[in-house]
Amino acid sequence: MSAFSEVKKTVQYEGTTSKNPLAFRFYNPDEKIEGKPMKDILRFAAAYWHTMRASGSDQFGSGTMLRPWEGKDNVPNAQKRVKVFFEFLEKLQIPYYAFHDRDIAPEGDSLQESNNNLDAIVKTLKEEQKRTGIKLLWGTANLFGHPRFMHGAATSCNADIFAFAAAQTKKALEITHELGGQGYTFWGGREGYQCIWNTDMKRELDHLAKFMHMAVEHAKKIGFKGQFYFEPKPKEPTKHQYDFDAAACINFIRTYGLEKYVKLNIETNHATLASHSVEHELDYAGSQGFLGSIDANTGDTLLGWDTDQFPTNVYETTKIMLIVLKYGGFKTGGLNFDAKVRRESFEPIDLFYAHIGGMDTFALGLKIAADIRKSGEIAQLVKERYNSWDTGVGKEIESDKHNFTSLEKYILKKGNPDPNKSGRQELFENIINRYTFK
Ligand code: XUL
Ligand code: CO
Repeated sequence: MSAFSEVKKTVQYEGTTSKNPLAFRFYNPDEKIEGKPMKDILRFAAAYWHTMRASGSDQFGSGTMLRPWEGKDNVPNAQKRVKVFFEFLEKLQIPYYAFHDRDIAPEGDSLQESNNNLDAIVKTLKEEQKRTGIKLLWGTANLFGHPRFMHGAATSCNADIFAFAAAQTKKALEITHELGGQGYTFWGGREGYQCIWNTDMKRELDHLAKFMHMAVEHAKKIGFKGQFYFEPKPKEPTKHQYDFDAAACINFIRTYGLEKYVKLNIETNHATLASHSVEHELDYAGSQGFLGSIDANTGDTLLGWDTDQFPTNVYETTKIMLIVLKYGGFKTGGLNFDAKVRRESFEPIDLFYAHIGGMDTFALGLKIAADIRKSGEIAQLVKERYNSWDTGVGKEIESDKHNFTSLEKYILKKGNPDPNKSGRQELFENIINRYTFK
């Protein structure tokens, strides 16, 4: 019997008048936006760890989820679970997925046993990918869950743990390659610290860089051409995560000569934990040439931790899609729903409502963003705001025709500058509302 028998057929686009909770109102996969089918711009992915494995447990209580595909933590059941996942992806028309090694296959008593388990599951994943045409957006290794990683993985004080993490990543990279993965993500899990007294930060950062260069070298060796990503997060599980935000990651990447190989996977809830917004993180990464992929979710403004909720805020998705389009769209990346249903939403059908909501919120954000870009109204106002740089001294500075001395001469002659132009923030906000609420 199907795990989702309530969902009789593939979820379809029914348009804005539809009241069917199992239909899309905005996500119309083949509809062209800026000349490209929506599905190829948005590149939705589902996260194996949340969708299939999240149990609903928290610090105060055990799991709540009804998940007919759980049960025994063994290879045959893990293979069955893969089939359930692909039924889910197919019914939602989700073209990509992402996984950690330990979500898809049970960890064995030894690394060898874990690797053998992975091989068995990869076989099933490969068959399902072939049957459905669904692809792997990225793979990753879980280097944070097991007690051995209590001090970190690549930044552990224990060299044997570094070695274990290297071997585990080697395998995760190989299976990602075997599955045709378009990318490979490094989220720094426990790469950070709790206490400066017991920590040699410089040594830990050097080790992390060594680890990354080994990953790059191994990718070359096996012919993996997918994109590497760093996923910034400021805190959780450690107090100070080394990959705090986009700026900290880019600094690390450049300092250690990794800029040719690593881009960023920006997660909305991680951005807000860093006291930024996702649009700030995306624009910063994009402006520096590091925008790779997005973990699409959202946090709760009243809670200070990573709640990993599904996106429902159209303003936010509009801003995200404006920035993605501004930097030319995704190449290898996509919108991966690194999001989980609430503990109280314990039935399998809730996974459908959650993903449908997230997909529609992004599809609507994309449509609004494309409208805003098409009229050029906002772009024109921004251009006007900076027009002192298009002629005269501004143009001369931009073309390297000045220094401090020549500018001193210029401004002494000119006298006190006037404030030039109002920022017109409120007008900008009203215009955005005009495009959002029609
Ligand atoms: C953790 C997180 C991870 C990464 C992959 O907060 O976002 O699931 O996306 O390891
Ligand atoms: Co994530």
